[in-house]
Amino acid sequence: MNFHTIILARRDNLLCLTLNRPDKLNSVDAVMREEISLALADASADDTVRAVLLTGAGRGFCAGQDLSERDIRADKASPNLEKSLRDGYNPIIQTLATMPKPIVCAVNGVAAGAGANIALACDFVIAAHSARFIQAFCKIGLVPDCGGTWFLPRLVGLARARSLAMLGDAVDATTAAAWGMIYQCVADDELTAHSEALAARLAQAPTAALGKIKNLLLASGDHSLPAQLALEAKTQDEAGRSADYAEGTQAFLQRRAPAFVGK
Ligand code: T3D
Repeated sequence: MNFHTIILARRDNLLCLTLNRPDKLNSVDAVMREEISLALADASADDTVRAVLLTGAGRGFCAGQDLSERDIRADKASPNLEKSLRDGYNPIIQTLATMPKPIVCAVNGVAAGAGANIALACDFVIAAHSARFIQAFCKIGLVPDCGGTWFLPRLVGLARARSLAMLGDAVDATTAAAWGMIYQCVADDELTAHSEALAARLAQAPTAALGKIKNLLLASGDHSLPAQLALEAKTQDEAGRSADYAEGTQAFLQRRAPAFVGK
């Protein structure tokens, strides 16, 4: 399929997805929303894709919803934002958070509104030193969406989540890393190599086990300790029947590097 607003590139088992409307800081219009959804659904279903790297073209990562599609005048009906989120953005966030394979997000510049929260839904967020995260919603009279009110308190605690969501100020990448909002902040000229190396490493890892780890960590937020212990035991039993567990133990016993197949 030909995409107009994103670029897909395959490097062995790694899929690189680049948001590509650089003139508009990769803000998300209806076409891009559809294309991201399609690309992620394909990546999710394709066993040969064992890791995804998400980034943006140009000087921004993603400035959230394309506001030129929301040019509300007094004589026009208000847009149906519930529908836009329910049918457009929420499936993207859900897929990023639950896809049973690792996703690295390389934040190359400003990440605002939905763009910030798309990044936070990924498993590893690595930001360039010059990048900024902005919960821009309150600046235009909206509330954080795309999981912002779910991810932020879990990542940075309520006090910081409140300040981010209710003030809408920019947080620089160094602070975001210090607060635990993102995984790492690296020098601008190291972002591409660093995040590609991490994503390539993850693409060689035991994919099915990593998918199960994602699921366990996600479930832990709603579970008691006994419930989580039970889920770990059940999941470990499944992992213990995998080809990668057999390979991992054999490789250890034979003192060689494992060659995981992702299953
Ligand atoms: O609507 C729904 O479906 C509900 C879902 C909502 C989710 C949301 O994401 S709501 C939040 C939307 N995003 C924003 O409010 C952020 C708007 N952008 C900004 O505040 C600033 O652009 C930034 C802080 C991100 C960056 O500032 P700066 O000074 O580095 O760049 P700039 O000059 O403002 O932007 C550069 C260009 O990108 C400019 O275009 P031009 O004038 O050169 O042709 C600007 O208009 C365009 N741009 C930036 N953000 C958006 C955008 N165009 C459309 N929509 C945008 N969100």
